[in-house]
Amino acid sequence: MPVSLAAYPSFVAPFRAFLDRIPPTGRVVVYCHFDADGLAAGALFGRGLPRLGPGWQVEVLPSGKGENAFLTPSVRERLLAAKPDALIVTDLGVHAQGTLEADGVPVLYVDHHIPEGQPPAPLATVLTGYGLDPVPCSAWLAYELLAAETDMTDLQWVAAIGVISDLGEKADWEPLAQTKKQYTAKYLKEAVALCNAARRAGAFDLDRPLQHLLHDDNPRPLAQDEVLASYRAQVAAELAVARKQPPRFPPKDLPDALPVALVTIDSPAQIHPLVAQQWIGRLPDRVVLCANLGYLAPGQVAISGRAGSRRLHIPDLLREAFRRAGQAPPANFAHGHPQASGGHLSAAEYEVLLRGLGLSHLA
Ligand SMILES: [Mn+2]
Repeated sequence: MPVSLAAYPSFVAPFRAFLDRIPPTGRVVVYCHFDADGLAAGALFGRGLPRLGPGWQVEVLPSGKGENAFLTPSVRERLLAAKPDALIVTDLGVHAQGTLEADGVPVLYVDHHIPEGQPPAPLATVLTGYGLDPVPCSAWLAYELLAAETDMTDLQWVAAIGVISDLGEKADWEPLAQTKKQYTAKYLKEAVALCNAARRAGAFDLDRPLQHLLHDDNPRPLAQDEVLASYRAQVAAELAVARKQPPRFPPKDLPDALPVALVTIDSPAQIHPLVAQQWIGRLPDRVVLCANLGYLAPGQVAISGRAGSRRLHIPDLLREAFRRAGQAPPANFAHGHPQASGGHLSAAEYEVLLRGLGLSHLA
């Protein structure tokens, strides 16, 4: 059954209460995840909020490589430098640590990942799709929150880019079928692919897709952007190399081994999630981890885990590995979804993880 905001009336009043805290000529900063869903959610707030508060100045800031909204100290500095009277954090999780609450800024979280605690009251408002059925993605929620306040129908295509990216072309979002018809499914799909190519490519150029999402009146200019197409070609070339790396396993005779496989790559592109994903069909009973040694600064390892079975829980498995190695996992590690998790580790922490997984013979 297709679903609209009618399914979550309890979100409307807290959203309104957050808006009521913004002064008439206030500055609103929207801090969004850098993927297609996050950029689309950010752009929806970037375009929708001025319709609600014509005096508001709204700035959309995508997250950086390897950045955690709650635990990376430079994030707070960057957000404060934008002098927000109110902050929206979207598609970046929800964490007890909070973001700018201690600085006196009201913060609205619009998200769908597993929440990790409640950010500090009374300045935090949390609207999460996690636990709903179906779980709406961030762009879907952003759209429905704004559409409860004002006409957003001309921006359904922006929301559709987030929905298709996170939930697929057959997602249960009510306006999706009509939006595909109106704007052509082909252009929407292409726009999704190019938004994601922008954050995957070594150039990490988020501004280009964001400007399209903030200013265009249909998905076609984004879908036909040649610079974005060149990013996609770079990512495809990197992926073709990485796909040839074979997965490796704990030794067969290891007692009580965790159900894991590891693929190691060295690429500037954010392809580690794709590489992990490609193996889960062939390794349905294992958590597949892809470790990318070339994505972050030297000495940092980006790790993506994917699992094909709901019986596998990646955050639990990763935490268990650290426990077996006798160390606590870094705070920033193993968040996300039961079947999609990972994070960033120092070289030393990576060795600890390999040891806990019974993979130290690969270090
Ligand atoms: Mn998302």
